[in-house]
Amino acid sequence: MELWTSATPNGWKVSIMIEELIEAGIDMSHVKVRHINLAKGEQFSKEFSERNPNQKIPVLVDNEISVMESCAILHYLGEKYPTELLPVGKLKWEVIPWVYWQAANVGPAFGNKLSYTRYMDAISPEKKAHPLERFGKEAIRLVTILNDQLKEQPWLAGNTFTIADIALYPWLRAWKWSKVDITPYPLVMSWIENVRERPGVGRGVAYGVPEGELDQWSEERKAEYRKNGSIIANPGN
Ligand SMILES: N[C@@H](CCC(=O)N[C@@H](CS)C(=O)NCC(=O)O)C(=O)O
Repeated sequence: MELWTSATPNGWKVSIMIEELIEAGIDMSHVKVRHINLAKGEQFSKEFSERNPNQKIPVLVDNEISVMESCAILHYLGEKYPTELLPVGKLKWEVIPWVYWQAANVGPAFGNKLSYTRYMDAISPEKKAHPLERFGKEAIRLVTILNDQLKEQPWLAGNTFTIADIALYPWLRAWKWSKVDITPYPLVMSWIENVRERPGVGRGVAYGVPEGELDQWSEERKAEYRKNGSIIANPGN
């Protein structure tokens, strides 16, 4: 099995999943990680596009099966290797809708907010004002939904840590980088801390990141992310 990925939020969802499966006692030593250089446009190569016509990481290649979309990969791995990360029966349907919620709402809102905040350097501040307001407001609305959800239970989809939490974490942990102020939401802040403390999560977000820079990137790394993000956000420039 191969994971084609990069050190980005959507990539980390899957590397966290692999490490959480290892924590759950599953042997994942057959998984090979292949780093895709997005700034160099490797996602547009013929080989990559054949595996993922949408030309974005991550992709999971499991012999003749290729799975695109990070949340579909979480679902695939959750079914292939049954653990509490994806419960079965009725409980599964408390988890799956939140995974879709992340994919359809949180990823796009936080991703766009991040992009206009950090990367869209070819766009004037006047033109950026509207998308920044729109995606910033939507990101906060989603944070309030999460905060309400956490009033009743410790994890996004119930009393157990699941693929719904895995899908959400890489975007939420980057709130400072996206400039989405979550500090008025203490339940969200403590959820981030609780997820962060999990050993599998710690190893998962380390894919493609030097040791010691997991939560506090060096200025060099921030500059590299800004540069790479801008190349991806401004193709052709
Ligand atoms: N909905 C997709 C989004 C994937 C995505 O946007 N991947 C980004 C990195 S986080 C990417 O490959 N960007 C390269 C590009 O846009 O050219 C998923 O969840 O897998």
